[in-house]
Amino acid sequence: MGVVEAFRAAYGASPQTVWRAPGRVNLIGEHTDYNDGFVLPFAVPWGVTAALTPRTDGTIRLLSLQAPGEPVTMATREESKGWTRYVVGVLAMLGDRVEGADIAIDGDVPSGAGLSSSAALEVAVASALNDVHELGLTPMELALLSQKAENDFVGMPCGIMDQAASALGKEGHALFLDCRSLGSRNIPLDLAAHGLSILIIDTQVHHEHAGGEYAKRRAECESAARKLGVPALRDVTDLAAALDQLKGDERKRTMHVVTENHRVEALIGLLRAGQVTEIGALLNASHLSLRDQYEVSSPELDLAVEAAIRGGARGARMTGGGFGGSAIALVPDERLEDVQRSVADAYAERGYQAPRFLPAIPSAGAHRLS
Ligand code: GAF
Repeated sequence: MGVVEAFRAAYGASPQTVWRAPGRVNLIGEHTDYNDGFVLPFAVPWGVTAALTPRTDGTIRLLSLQAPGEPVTMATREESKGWTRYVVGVLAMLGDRVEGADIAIDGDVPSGAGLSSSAALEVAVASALNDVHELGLTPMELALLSQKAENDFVGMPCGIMDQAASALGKEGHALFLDCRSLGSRNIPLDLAAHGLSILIIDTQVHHEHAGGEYAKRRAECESAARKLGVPALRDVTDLAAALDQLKGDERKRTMHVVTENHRVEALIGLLRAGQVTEIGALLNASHLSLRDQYEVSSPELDLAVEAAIRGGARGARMTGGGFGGSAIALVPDERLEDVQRSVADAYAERGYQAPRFLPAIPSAGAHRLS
């Protein structure tokens, strides 16, 4: 059953609107968003569809095709648990402008792959509410309120990257975002013209402590910025001088964030010059920095990157928050099978669970389906 049929079956009428919002992978610019830095993600073909009709009685009815059973009914301002928090949080962020809704959700983001199914859910619901209530919010405003819902309702102190990629992504393009000014540009990413693909390698591993470690990294960066007397690590202009003033983990985190921002700018320069094949070296450097300076990789991610390069990838890196999830590899089309075999063999040899391979095709951001 599709989401519209499920909506009709549960609520006895057709939805007033249906919106789709995608997940994302990040090409480069990792753990830079909450440091006011630069990111370059793109929307993926998988996402969340939200069918919705407003209600005026302070109630939300919510069902998901991935959580079979009766719709959950709750008061709009009620605290909730589990996946429903993402939805309740978005409604709460809209305050008095929204009183309630009947909602049906369908998602196809591969679960646990670190491709931001949560951002897709938030942005799909926010976009549908914006539409039916004629709120006139821009895609960036929808991304910001979705981020705030996740910060305040789910307790995940994420930056703006995932929600922005979901709201503003464009087919065939990556999204360059300055996370301080929130200025953005869609950058053409025509890999096929260069005989290249981006392969997602889903380790199928997600470490429990990821949330706590994420918050810790963010706090370390904020503390380092305070010691350096700058508003955010984005503002460090003399890296050597900054490193002289810092010690231990804060020194390493600063090294990563500052050099990662440079790598985003360098990668955009290469894309502009049509030197797409050359971006591989920057992906590799990003991974090493995330592994050694930011310390958010995992043995499975490191092995995926090493084995992908051994199998013929031009470059590879972990993508997203880390501690599991996925890596991406830039692969000449004729080497796709070699790379997959190399990674699968390396995993089997190490006794790891078999990885999953997915093609990463830059896709459209949030859009109305009907
Ligand atoms: C997660 C967060 F949600 C993003 O905001 C970003 O910080 C990312 O980790 C790391 O780049 O996906």
